[in-house]
Amino acid sequence: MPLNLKFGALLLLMSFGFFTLALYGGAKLVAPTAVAPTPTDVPGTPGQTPEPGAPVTVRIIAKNIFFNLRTITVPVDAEVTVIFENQDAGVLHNVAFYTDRTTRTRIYVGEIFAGVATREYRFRAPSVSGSNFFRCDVHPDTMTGTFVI
Ligand SMILES: [Cu+2]
Repeated sequence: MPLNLKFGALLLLMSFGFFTLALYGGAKLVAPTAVAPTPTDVPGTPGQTPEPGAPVTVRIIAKNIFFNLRTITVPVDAEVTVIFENQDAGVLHNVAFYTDRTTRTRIYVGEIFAGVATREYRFRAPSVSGSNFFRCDVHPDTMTGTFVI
């Protein structure tokens, strides 16, 4: 009898452990899909599945008065580092993030500077997921994109 009891307790413990692991693993799997990252649009973060609030680095290039990205995707509340390469010699560019195309509400407006040069912008991503807007303030007609949280 005592042996049976011991075995039963062990089995209970093991199944509990497995269940906890399954739950935890499931939660970890669900979180990144909810953010819906598009890895091709977030260079510099290969293989990462960033979680809300986690730091993220985005690399964006301006060349021939165009951005190399149409979409920038970051997690909710992320500490965002934008490495912005202005490859147009003598041309002013920046990257400015707004809630929408009207640009009435700014999220972060990066410094305008002439190429060829690189600047790092740092800011915190919005705490609400959704589709926002980015552009170069100097070339608002051609240099635009979607800023997805
Ligand atoms: Cu520009």
